Amino acid sequence: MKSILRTTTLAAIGLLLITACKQNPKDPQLMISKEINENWTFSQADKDEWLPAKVPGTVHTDLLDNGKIEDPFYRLNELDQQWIDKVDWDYKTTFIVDKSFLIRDRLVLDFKGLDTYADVFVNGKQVLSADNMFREWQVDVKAHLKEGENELHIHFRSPINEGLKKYDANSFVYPGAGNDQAERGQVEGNKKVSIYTRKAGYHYGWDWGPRLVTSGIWKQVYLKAWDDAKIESLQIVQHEVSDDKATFTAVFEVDAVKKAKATVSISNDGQTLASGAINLTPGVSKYSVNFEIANPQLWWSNGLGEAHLYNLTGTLEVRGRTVTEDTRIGIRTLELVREKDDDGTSFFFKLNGHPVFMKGANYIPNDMFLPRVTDENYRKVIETAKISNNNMLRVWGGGIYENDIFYDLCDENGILVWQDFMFACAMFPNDAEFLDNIKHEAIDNVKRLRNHPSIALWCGNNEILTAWNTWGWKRDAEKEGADVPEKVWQAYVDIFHKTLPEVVEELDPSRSYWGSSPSSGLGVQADLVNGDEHYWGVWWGKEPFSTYATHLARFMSEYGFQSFPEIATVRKYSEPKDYDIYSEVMKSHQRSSIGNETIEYYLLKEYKHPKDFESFLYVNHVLQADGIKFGLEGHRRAMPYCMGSLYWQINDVWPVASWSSTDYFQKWKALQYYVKKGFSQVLVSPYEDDLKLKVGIVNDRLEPVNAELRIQLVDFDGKVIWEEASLVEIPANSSDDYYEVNKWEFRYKYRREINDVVLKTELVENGKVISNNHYYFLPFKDLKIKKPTVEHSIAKSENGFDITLNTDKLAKNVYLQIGDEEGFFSDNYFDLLPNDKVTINLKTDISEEKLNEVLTVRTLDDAF
Ligand code: BMA
Repeated sequence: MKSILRTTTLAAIGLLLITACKQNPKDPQLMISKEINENWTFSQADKDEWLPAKVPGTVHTDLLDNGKIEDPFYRLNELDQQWIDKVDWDYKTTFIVDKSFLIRDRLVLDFKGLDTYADVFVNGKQVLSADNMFREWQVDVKAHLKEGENELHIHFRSPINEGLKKYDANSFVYPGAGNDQAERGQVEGNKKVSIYTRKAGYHYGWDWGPRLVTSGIWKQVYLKAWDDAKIESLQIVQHEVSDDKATFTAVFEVDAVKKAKATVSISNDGQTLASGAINLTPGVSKYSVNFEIANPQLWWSNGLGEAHLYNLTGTLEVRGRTVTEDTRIGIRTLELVREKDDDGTSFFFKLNGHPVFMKGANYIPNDMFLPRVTDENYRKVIETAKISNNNMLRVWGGGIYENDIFYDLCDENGILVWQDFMFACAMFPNDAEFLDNIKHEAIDNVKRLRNHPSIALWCGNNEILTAWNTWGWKRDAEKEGADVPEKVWQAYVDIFHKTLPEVVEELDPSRSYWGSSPSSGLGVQADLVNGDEHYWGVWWGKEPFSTYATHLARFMSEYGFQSFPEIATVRKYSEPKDYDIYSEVMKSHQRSSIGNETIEYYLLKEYKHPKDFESFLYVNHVLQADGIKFGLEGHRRAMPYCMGSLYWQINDVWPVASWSSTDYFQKWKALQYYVKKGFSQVLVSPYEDDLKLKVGIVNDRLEPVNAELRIQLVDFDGKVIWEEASLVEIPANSSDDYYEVNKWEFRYKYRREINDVVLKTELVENGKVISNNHYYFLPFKDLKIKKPTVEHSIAKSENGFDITLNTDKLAKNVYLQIGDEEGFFSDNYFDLLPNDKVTINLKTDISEEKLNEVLTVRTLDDAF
């Protein structure tokens, strides 16, 4: 690590260098804390049937753990569990408080998250009434605690009943909320009450999720005791960055009990960078210290360099005792560039001075039941993004502001985050109380997340502006009364043009605020030349996959196509009698109104009908991957006009047919392997453009690439019919075509039939293939596929096995499976040509004997 300049520049007016009057009390900590996570029990309100509960947890998972309900994801169980959200629930525990806590100036309960309408009682006295799962709640309980045993009791009011009260009290129905599955939820009058409650939208159902409206203590609860003062928040504001140094201000927000002389300091890995004396005044105040880091190492997004982080600690010292706050920063400049150009207005991110094309996905929560998402689950999803060459994830607005670990992992792995505020596909109310609640939610989350270098953008909402303008919502509002559209729009303006951007401007001014995704500016409807775009012409519009490459906006923030999960996952939620995509169970694990028919519609354009259910799933995977490939590559080829490609969606909340590239159990579908290839730093991309066949190359590296471009026309027996190789110099950060030919030229010059040939393209750098890609002239059903014989051999490797495969004829979409065993293949669903031996790594703990027993190798031809 490079050396760090020590500075003692004091910024805040009124900072005085003092010699603190030091005490030497026994406990050197200003604050002590303990988690209250033991002895919890829960009961349906008024039933007095207390059962053990987990905290953090949810009512549903506690009922499940106690054997009171069946697995809600299994078959149709969800339908029998709709009563849970219509009754109230009580949670209680006792905890011991000793003198060391009671003697402190302040004693608070710190709730990191309560879902959602929660009345909190300490020893029988109500201390809090919470109504927003996205907020943190701190309450002073000093007056209510006693030495020894104390009781904490939380009463959760039904989110449906609370919603109904507000719904019924309003004189009109807000348009939207189409994903709120009120009918499935058996809500009286099918009333869509979700918009009235600040709770994850997807809990009420979505077009990839069940309806399971949770309640519970979904995050940690702490008892904290402190003397004199505590650090409310520590903000690191970056100023100038040069090769020699980066300059910052550390802003300490301090809550002080009384007047006192104190010191604030900031250190990096134990080395003090700056410190200053302050005079504390009672209440919450800000105190700043300037500091520098010499020879800064920059933070880069995945693919461009190291995501270097600095560990910082802010310390507040009062009377010889301290309280600290740890944070981590990455030194980088990041800008959303919106400049007028010949086409419209740019929309791209500039990282450390370089325009960077954003490659990634939309991200939803990892489970219906949030507290059961493990750190390991988070690691896996971010690792998937990283190894799939993503540099951005969009945390979509119908889920949650993610847990800290999500952003920590993004920081560490160079994954930028497009962060939506939690509003999606609905119009929301704007009474004063609701707006104030939203404001506090925004404050809590902006403060919590602003030091993360991964956060790239704050975005107001998902698709609300578009829906208002183009989905007929205005008309729906008019039907509710002549003055309703104006009221509803005013609510939109209050939330997305005032409340949220004002919080960002005040607490995190260095980041851009984008009103709605998609849009072309604040309140400006999305178009293709000025902003970001959600393109659903493929899927909803039944347009061909090739349209992905021609329907281009400045930033493609959503597009997607569905597949079922693979059979091993389907087995976990169904029985063999359900194995038909139109069975009740399969239809229930499919929440898009046009889902299974649409999959089938696209599938039959490319393929014959698969011979059985399992083969259908396999072909569906390949279909999804081949389809999205047009987007991944087409968007990148259109750089710099288009500067981002985020497909919908990387993960799932339950086992379901959805647009995801990894399923609920985090298994890679074919799409995830295609994403990895389609987003590789340097990409060779053969494609059709009118009658032309072209070979494009995209280079995301910040330096030029010198490589050999090899193009071959190969028949399915592996015979090379024609080939050409050329040396190419590909400029840094560029996209261009490097080969072009009339499509029919092959036909006349080299080959009469094109149903048994493939165009094979490779880019070779220093003897190594850095990208390869195949192009077929016809859909699979029109290809003359001959049954291949694929041979494989297995060798033990450090983490499992290496499986080497070869074939005598084209083996289309080779699919390796290991039954219900756990393992990860380094590649799958790939095409194998004769003479192209390939070695795949299988990461697994199973024995070689087991592997030989369960390994199956399929090719696409045997799906029919
Ligand atoms: C987009 C998203 C989600 C939805 C998805 C699939 O519009 O924003 O609301 O789940 O499409 O329909």
